[in-house]
Amino acid sequence: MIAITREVSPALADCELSFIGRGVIDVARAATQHHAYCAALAALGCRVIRLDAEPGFPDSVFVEDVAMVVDEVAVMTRPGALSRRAEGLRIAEVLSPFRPLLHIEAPATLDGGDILRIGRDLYVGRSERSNDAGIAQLATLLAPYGYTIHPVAIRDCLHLKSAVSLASDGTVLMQPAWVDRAPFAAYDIIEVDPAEQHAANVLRAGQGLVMADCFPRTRARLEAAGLSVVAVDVSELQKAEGAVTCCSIVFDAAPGAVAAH
Ligand code: CIR
Repeated sequence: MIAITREVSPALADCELSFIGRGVIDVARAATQHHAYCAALAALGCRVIRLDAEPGFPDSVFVEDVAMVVDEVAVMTRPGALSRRAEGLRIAEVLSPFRPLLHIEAPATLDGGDILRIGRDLYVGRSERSNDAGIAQLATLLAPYGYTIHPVAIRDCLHLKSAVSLASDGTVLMQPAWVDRAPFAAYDIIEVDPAEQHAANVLRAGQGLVMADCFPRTRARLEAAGLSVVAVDVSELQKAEGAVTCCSIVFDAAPGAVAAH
């Protein structure tokens, strides 16, 4: 597995915020937390590619939003936030040796955080960042490879994967306040603990599941289901409305293998 990451921008405090208020972000601490996150991915067997920080792009640590990788190709998205539009240029350079690149074009917008891949099914959140044209373009680009796109309504959160993410083959972790269960009826659903409303974002990497360490009750639910969880402190990144999936693009270096996150 490859994990593309990028160091925390020194401008992180100027990040976009949509559903949470602006607090004081300790950028040095965010960088330290990000290093530990990268170490966790490496310990789970990923080859971690660490790109230099981008001072001009406050949110550029959240690499997930600018590209999504399937077995056959990578799709460069067109992020919904204007300040994030050019973040993908460097990521495209890094991805190009691994996959042919396809591109979402204006007026479409699409954030990778809105795309939940489960095998050949791609669930895509209709959010403030991802519009119907973006979802339609993704469907057109990936249909030749046998992927089916399922648009999903979300509410009160930034991205689809704020509300639901893949916990294991056949099981999703969900915040039911932010997304309906119906589109995920084919899967087992573990709900976040009601006291941990932001806990639904977990990252599959290797044999493990990475999650933020501030959600012990939801972690207990995952472990009770037999899942192995690695908890990391990402408190400063959470103040930038980030979570664990958004800080990496994880994919199989060998096309044809089944990968999902
Ligand atoms: C933004 O609003 O774009 C960033 N501050 C946070 C992006 C988080 N991305 C993600 O969860 N996929």
